[in-house]
Amino acid sequence: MSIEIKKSNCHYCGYLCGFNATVEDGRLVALDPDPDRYPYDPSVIARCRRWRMNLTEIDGAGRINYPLKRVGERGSGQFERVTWDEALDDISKRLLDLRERYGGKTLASAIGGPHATYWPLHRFLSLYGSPNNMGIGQICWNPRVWMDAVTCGWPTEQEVDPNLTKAVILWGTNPAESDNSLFWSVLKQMQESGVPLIVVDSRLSRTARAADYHLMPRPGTDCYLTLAMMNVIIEEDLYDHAFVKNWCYGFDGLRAHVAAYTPEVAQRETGVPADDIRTVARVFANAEPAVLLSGRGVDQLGPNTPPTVRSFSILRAITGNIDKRGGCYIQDMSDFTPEVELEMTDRLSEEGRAAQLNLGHSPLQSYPGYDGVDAETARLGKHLPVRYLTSAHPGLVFDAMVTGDPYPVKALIVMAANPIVTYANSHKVIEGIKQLDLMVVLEYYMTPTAQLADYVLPIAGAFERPVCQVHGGVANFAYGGAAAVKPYHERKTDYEVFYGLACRMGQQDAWPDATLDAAYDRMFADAGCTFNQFAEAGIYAPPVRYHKHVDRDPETGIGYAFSTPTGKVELKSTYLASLGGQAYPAPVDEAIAHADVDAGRAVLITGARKQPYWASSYFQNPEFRTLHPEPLVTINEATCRRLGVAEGDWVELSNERGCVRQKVTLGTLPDGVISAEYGWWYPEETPGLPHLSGALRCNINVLTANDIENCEPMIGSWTYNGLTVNVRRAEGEPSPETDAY
Ligand SMILES: Nc1nc2c(c(=O)[nH]1)N[C@H]1C(S)=C(S)[C@@H](COP(=O)(O)OP(=O)(O)OC[C@H]3O[C@@H](n4cnc5c(=O)[nH]c(N)nc54)[C@H](O)[C@@H]3O)O[C@H]1N2
Ligand SMILES: Nc1nc2c(c(=O)[nH]1)N[C@H]1C(S)=C(S)[C@@H](COP(=O)(O)OP(=O)(O)OC[C@H]3O[C@@H](n4cnc5c(=O)[nH]c(N)nc54)[C@H](O)[C@@H]3O)O[C@H]1N2
Ligand code: SF4
Ligand SMILES: [Mo]
Repeated sequence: MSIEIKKSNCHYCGYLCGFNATVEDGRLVALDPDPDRYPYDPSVIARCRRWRMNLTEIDGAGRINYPLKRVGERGSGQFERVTWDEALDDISKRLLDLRERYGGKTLASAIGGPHATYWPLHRFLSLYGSPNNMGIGQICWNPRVWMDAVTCGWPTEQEVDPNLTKAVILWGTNPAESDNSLFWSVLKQMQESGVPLIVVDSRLSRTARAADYHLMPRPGTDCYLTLAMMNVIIEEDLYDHAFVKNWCYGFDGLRAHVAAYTPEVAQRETGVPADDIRTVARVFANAEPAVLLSGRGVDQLGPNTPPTVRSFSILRAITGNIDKRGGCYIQDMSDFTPEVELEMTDRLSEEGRAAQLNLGHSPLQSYPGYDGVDAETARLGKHLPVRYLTSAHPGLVFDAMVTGDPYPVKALIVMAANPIVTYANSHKVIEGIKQLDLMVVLEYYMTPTAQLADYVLPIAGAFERPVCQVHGGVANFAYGGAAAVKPYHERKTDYEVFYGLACRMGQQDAWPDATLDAAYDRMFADAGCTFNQFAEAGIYAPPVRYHKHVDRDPETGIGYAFSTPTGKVELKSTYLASLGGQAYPAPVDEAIAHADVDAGRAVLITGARKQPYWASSYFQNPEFRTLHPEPLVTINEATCRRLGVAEGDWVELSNERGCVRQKVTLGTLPDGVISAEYGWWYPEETPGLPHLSGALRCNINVLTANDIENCEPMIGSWTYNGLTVNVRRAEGEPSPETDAY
């Protein structure tokens, strides 16, 4: 018997904690937290419920171990085992045929959250000729990256420095539930030493409960709050005069723009007392330095997302917190090969570019929109990743599948995503999938989405493959590590799947490496190390440079930061205005939802994170299901009374798209606002249509929508927070018999 200890990483959340893995004859048998590798901390391990799951799930009952091919009708849930060669030969042949008939644009892809390495998929699409990669970027990550890019010239990284930072605002984010890392404990320690914690959240979240100040705006009204804070900071002369004078563009216009948005106006629109707005604005402006961090709460407000998120860049700027230690820094391009090169979007044909399903709808999130920003960042040798930031709009892609308009989308590759549960409008997603000629899903489990595939390909997970998290390649920062064991059964890495297809489809010149290890070696060569050297340390993070905006390149005389058209932080955005967008951020009233409780209508927020689950994942874990057995909708007591429901009741939540059931729990939210969990399905239940393992019974995305006409006009953000829904008491318990498809 051989026993080895291997350094490897957990991948049950984005932290990729390092473990010493005991491997017996190629099988993972024990895990010990590795104190020598980032981001080790005993409290992280103590708090985390997931890491032990690696030991069972690596060969868990529900894992997919062999390539599976559909037999019978789509949706029958019937699959047979095939060899990799059979699967890849057939998929590549069908993809080539479809391209012949409809052009490369007929292939779309769907990705999920940041739990996988997506550039191999994107490289494959670039060479195949498809611009139609889609994901959830428009409501996760992209708003922040885009708004920072147009305002400051490049994404900023908010940096809480326990020794320097004097105040922290968390806006629409709930790290007490969503962030397993050290971050939340650090914040609490800082709070004990007197650093005020301000939370802006439409619920009394776990994070908000710990706050020194909690502002609870009605969903979607946040932009009124940000503008009122600017109003106070400018009126009371609390802004950073030197930074504003030397490094900001458009301050006088901003002053005029925010004059109307007084705290009293904001109180009327948001429900937050004017005095609280004043207090928080003063605390933030007087703290030097201060951090303002935002999350999904504000990324998912549809038309109100970009103005709100851009306000954050402006608030940081006028308080002098940009490119300052303890506030935020302007990230650097990576030393290792950045995502933008790995994905090879420069190989996409003109014809492919011109066919993207967002053109004419989201001028910023598109190839031309990207090019305009890139023209500025290129002066400093920086390039944002293209694929995420130009990704096609899921509303348009699923419409094209259903209607064939503007052209047929006949093939879909789903990688590390479960769109039937996590994308907007589950029924539309299913209708689209039903029209496909070919759907391939790369998965660990037979998710509701995988149940509708033509092929389900078994993917190697944590400890079976190397991992490397690089933040989309917008920063000089990577963490991760090596595999501990060879993939079990016949699983392969996502990379190897695309490599296998590429080799069968004439893309060999773009794929010099047969394995992900080799590809990572090549990627780190630019940084002067091998992947194994990186993996030993678990992190690549050269020291951060601050205050770059005052530096000049000695040869060219070009400043390092703020690669905007004016070379300054653009409080007034020349670029957004040139695309027909808002020069100064302003709330979009038509997109703010209103409740009518007595008529049974509430304002719904969805998706607030919960432990121990992650999106639609880990519902197969019996221990987790005992801890958290039911999908919960949180409502305040007074609203419950008016709706005629009580704690513990099952309620029906419905709108024109459908109806789902969740169980009432009491909490603190504004009157008429309710918060429903997302991600629910029941892996133990019957797969295939119509039940799809219960995916339509409690999954809140049955009610959400992303029709392009209701999305934000620059990026295409849709609304997961702030929808109106009907609420009423349900008869009995939900069961498979109540499934509605
Ligand atoms: N209503 C509502 N909807 C939301 C949100 C919300 O707040 N409200 N949040 C949105 C956000 S921010 C996100 S990020 C998405 C998350 O949405 P998804 O990413 O679609 O959901 P997950 O359940 O995290 O993961 C999907 C699948 O990926 C598989 N998987 C994990 N790692 C890998 C891998 O390395 N390779 C492969 N091939 N498969 C892998 C898992 O088995 C899982 O089934 O949901 C979005 N949807
Ligand atoms: N346990 C767990 N952790 C996760 C995930 C998970 O699924 N489960 N998902 C991961 C992923 S993909 C992501 S993107 C991150 C997201 O992590 P976070 O950004 O922390 O996202 P949420 O937990 O959804 O927190 C959003 C908060 O915004 C509030 N909110 C809703 N609407 C509004 C509004 O209109 N205004 C304001 N001000 N607040 C509002 C909600 O009440 C909620 O508390 O978490 C990651 N971590
Ligand atoms: S914090 Fe995340 S990466 Fe670390 S052990 Fe827990 S689930 Fe795994
Ligand atoms: Mo996300």
